[in-house]
Amino acid sequence: MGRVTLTQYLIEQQRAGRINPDLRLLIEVVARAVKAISVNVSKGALAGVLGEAGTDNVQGEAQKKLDVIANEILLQANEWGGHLAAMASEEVEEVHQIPFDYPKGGYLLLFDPLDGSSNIDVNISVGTIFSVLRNSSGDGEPTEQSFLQPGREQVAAGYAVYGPSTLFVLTVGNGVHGFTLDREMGSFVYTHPFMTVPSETHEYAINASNMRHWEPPVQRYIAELQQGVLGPRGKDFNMRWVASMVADVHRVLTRGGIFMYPLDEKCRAAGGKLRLMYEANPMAMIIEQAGGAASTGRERILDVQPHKLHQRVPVILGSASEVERVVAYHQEG
Ligand code: AHM
Ligand code: MG
Repeated sequence: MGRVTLTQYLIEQQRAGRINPDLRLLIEVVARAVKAISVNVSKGALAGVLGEAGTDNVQGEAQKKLDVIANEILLQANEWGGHLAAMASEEVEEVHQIPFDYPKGGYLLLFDPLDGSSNIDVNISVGTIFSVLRNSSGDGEPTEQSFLQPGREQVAAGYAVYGPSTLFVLTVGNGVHGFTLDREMGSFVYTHPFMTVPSETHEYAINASNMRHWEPPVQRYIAELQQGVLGPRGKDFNMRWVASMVADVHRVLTRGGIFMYPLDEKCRAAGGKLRLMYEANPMAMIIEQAGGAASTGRERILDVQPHKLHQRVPVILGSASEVERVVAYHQEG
């Protein structure tokens, strides 16, 4: 059999009744935007896309040029197809409405256009994360409230990782599937069917510079891992921290482990570091679809009821038995 492309995969999903034509178009358009972002990321200094944009985003973070470029690419690609009711982005404070001259569809698209911004200028992997919800707020313009649905309501979620190769990882609720960008052909090729999080793990990912700010359950869990063969776990663990959530989660999805950005004293007031609607929720759906687990430490991420668009949340995800252990430590106090 020849190579299967993302387009062919999506048509087959449509024939099987798992997605409708609008959702298929939506995913195709996001994948097309991802190709354009990939071109810009890989050209780097040659295209003059590195460095600061000179502006701040809604969260008060300095925007990089590529944050702004990736955001524009995703917004423009998705405005005119008629599949969306509205969009929301990490880089835009308010809901992004579909211009009046275009038809509207039944879906809401949320994204972090360029995740791992601190890695852009040092040539380390970055990514794009997206989440798709149904618009259940009728014919009028969607409001922030229309987006505030728990992650379990997502109809699709995915990410792209711009690494040595560009990968597009997708779930429409039927497992997790990965596609590698063939740069010469310009198409995504189906290379990673039914990805699953290995249950046996020897790896963890956490920003250890925050150690003194962590809560006791996280202190305990990490201390036990660090004791290795001499500690209660009876085996050595390895640590990795890319500081691009996409790259860290992709590693967990590929070879197991746990990824944590837990609640700590530094981010307590904000509720966490990572954003619920377009970082934690899509990654949680992917990890659960791959047989893993995703929790805040106190609650399943996909059950968190959002109360604002740019809400932050603690994130603990990966191999189910490890996540369950961290949750149990939280319950024990
Ligand atoms: P960003 O969306 O502004 O790039 O921020 C999110 C990133 C995640 O990709 C990553 O896991 C985390 O922030 C890294 O944080 P830190 O710099 O504290 O290690
Ligand atoms: Mg991000």
